Amino acid sequence: MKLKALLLSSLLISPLAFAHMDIMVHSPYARATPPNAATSAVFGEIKNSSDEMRKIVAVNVDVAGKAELHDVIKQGDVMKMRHIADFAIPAHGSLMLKPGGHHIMLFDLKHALKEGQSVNVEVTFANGEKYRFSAPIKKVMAGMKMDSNMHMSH
Ligand SMILES: [Cu+2]
Repeated sequence: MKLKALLLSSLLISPLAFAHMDIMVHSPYARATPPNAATSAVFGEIKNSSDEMRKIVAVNVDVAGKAELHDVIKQGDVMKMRHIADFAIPAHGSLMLKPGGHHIMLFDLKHALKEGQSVNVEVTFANGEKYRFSAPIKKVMAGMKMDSNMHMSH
């Protein structure tokens, strides 16, 4: 059984990505959406156990027509999210993706994100390497009032 799973995953993951286990994503999750919502986001902690700072420069998510790297800045009293060119993960450090901070933004959702399902994320590093992970869909509770402000910036 284990061998079969390994064979399957090697079909899904390129050999290049397979060789780079210095990147790990801890507790990833995607925000559940109501029906007909067009946007959502993916969060989690990206850990880099290598000696070099790593940069994520692009992201693809299977359920989204478009995915972007976003962070959140404060403009006056308003929190605004914006598209940024890369996510830097320090050597022997991590980058936390969380509501109100860095996140992977999903646009043009192909269907509603339902709790209990998951989305597949592929990130591309500055050196061309790719890393894939699966993010379970979860309901993100409360405190998301600023979300409506943030979404206005799009
Ligand atoms: Cu965003």
